[in-house]
Amino acid sequence: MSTPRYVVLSGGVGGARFARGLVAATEPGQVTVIGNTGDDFVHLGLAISPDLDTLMYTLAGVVNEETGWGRRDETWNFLATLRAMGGEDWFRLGDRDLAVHVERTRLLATGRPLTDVTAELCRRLGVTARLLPMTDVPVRTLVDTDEGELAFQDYFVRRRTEPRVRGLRYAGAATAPPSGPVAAALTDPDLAAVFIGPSNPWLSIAPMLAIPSLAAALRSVAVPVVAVSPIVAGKALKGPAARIMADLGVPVSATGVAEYYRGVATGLILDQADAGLAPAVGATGLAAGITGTIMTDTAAATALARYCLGFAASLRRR
Ligand code: FO1
Repeated sequence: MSTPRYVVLSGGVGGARFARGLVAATEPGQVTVIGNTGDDFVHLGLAISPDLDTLMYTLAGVVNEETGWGRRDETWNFLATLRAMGGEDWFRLGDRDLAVHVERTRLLATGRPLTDVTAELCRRLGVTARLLPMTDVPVRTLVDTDEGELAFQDYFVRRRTEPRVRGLRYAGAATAPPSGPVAAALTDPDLAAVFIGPSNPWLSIAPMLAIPSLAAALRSVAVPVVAVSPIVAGKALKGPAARIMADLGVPVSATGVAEYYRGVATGLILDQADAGLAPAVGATGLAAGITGTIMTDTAAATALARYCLGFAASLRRR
């Protein structure tokens, strides 16, 4: 029998922790992670891919567990020196992290696509799971706010999510050509399930769904697509998900997430705290699974991944 394969769609912290759990719960070679690049930007002349790096560092075991992004055992000499010189210091680049941006920028300048460069960086950091950017062309998440349209990192980091969000757009997504490796992962005959990590649907998953070839591939997979709710008891575990949902007038609950994923996902995993929402989620047409979704450590993430694997298998048998 062939080895089942799994695809994870992921933004930063929550999705990365889920991916780490799924890698721990499976055998080498079974997991392909597709990472959001809508948050990518050029800063200080460097190509920065925050979600790919959060995934890479988390899978390599070198992430800063407190922030969820950046590297552990980081030093800040570069940033302190830049600040002392009056440079732009609102986006905190640590010394170790900086080396990765410099190397990514150099490799991209040789003409290699982001998919190859990401694979190369992963290889050098010892990441065994396959990590694919959602596309090789720039897609940029732009946030329409009461202060005008802001680039994602301007809204998220520089303005600390303070402006009120009126809408979002994903510039470049509609014309982004299909990525060969992403298409291959989603049409793999051994694909057994697709998981959507507990990432912010609007900020991290929507940029992927805005790429026509990726959305079409996802909608035509013949296997379960199981999302993990990033909203637990009306709160986002990390980041501004709940705030953005409220600003956009979407119910801040797992039910709001289920509504959003209708037509894409076949199942939604709810935290035990939201067990009472299972009937409402079921009414959206998604099968509801209930378990602990708070990934305090790798053991908790692995337990969540095991539950998701079992839940997906039960949907396949239906
Ligand atoms: N997030 C912050 O809130 N403040 C920062 O200074 C910051 C720096 C940073 C540097 C490298 C990196 O890969 C990520 C970084 N992030 C920072 C996180 C990141 O911008 C966001 O978490 C993601 O874009 C959202 O998924």
